[in-house]
Amino acid sequence: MRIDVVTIFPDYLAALDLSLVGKARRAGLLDLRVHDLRDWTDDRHRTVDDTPFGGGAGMVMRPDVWGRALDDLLPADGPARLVVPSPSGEVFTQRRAEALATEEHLVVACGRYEGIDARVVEHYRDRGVAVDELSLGDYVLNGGEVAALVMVEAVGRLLPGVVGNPHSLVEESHGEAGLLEYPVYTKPPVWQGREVPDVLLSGHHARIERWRRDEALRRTARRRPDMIAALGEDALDRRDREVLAEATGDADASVGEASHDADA
Ligand code: JB8
Repeated sequence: MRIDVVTIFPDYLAALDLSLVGKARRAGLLDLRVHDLRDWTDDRHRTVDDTPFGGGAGMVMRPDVWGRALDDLLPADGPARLVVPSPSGEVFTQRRAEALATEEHLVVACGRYEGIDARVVEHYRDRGVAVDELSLGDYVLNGGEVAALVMVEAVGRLLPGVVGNPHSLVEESHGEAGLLEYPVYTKPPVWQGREVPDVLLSGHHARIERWRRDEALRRTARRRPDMIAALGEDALDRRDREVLAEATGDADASVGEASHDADA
């Protein structure tokens, strides 16, 4: 996969030389190129912004500069998608990361100040480019660079051959189960007087699986009730419903449904 990131702060993306994404680049699995937007300016001061029409606070990034950059990086009829981090975008989720990981070429346009002149996104959409305006969540950053870092890492680790053990990809949080991950433990078995839950030392695989699912359900109900509400009708067996009823104090939640209980 190829990813071009355009920014006025290329050094912000230096972290992508490190760790798993850096390894993927060195292995040739990810062709990641970071560009300085100011390379496409044409004045002595390398100006990328100007005052907003209609007035108001701050500055807006000029469409002419962005247009020259994106014309160079988006092939006229190629398979590239344009990703624009924006606090006004759709939410970037694991599902969005999975979808982007199937693309051949992404161009990520990092805005600063009050954002990029709105005509830029319109223009490339009209030209037939698929454009995703994406937000990490309900908070505001100073620019798109940190969001680009997050997106490149989330996408990069899904590329075939990047994560050492593919099993760790299917078992993780925000995977197909629609639940948060269960708590994990390692040695020593007692630390600060706290013991690892007995069941995890029992060697009883089915009981361990059931305990982990119970913990995942309790944790999700407490921290992310929105994820419980979004579960499909068949996502929960009878035991799941009992655990949730207990966790939420809902006496009615445990009725109905068959079992994929460990001991059933
Ligand atoms: C200017 O919060 B964010 C974000 C904030 C921004 C820009 C892009 C993204 C551009 N401020 O994800």
